[in-house]
Amino acid sequence: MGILNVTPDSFSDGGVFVGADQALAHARQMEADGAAIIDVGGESTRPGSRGVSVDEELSRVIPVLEALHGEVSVPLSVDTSKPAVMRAAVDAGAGLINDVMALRRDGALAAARDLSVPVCLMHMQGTPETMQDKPCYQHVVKEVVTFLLERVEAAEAAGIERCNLMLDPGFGFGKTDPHNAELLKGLPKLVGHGLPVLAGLSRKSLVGRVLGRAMEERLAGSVALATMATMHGARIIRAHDVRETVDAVRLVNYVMAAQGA
Ligand code: 7PJ
Repeated sequence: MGILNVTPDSFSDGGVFVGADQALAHARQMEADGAAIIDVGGESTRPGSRGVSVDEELSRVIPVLEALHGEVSVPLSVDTSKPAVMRAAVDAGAGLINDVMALRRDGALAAARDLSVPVCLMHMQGTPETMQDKPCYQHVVKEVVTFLLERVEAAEAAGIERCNLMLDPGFGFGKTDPHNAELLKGLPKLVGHGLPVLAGLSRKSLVGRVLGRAMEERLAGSVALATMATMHGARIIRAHDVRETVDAVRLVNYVMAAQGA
């Protein structure tokens, strides 16, 4: 899943791909590099960010989805928590909803049910504005898994088909570095529940803090974490550096498919 941010303030490439033309060029490049999904996001969810209005988010995301629709052949995803944006985005060509709030906003379950597209349910403790203040868990893996299974139940109760759901532990969303590490090491516990798991670790603060790397120096670290997530059963990797990440995923898949012990 290649990341296409259309925010002026996103944490790693904010402001770089704002116009529809640049967005289209970047999406085409990611598709050529092997992306199977392009994820378009118009609201920064970096730690401390405040969120934008529905109108602002619509004005960022919809023109880009319209520009991409029919021009790239892989499915388009919309990274949003707002029901109105979900509806308009699917209307504009999005085929997947990626919700960091796991459909907890008022009206989000109904929107996803009406739209009948696949949905990624992500775990987050708190809100982007406050989530890194003091993340706190007794057993982070258990709590994240329990939360996600509860959201699956809520989604199914709302009439969303289970086969349309995927799960994401939400690396960096209300988690310390040790929490993120425990979640990645424990990823098979989430994978074991049978729904496809998505992992987003690309350029995240974990890489920056553990290695002491600035944003533009996190490629090797990000690819290492993507490799590990793939080995632990993640089916979709959300990444900025598509070419390098696809190389890593393909090699993991090649090795894991080898015969014998
Ligand atoms: C994630 C996301 C993630 C899913 C962002 C960033 C911050 N959606 N949206 N999973 N992260 N599903 O690009 O690093 O980890 S925004």
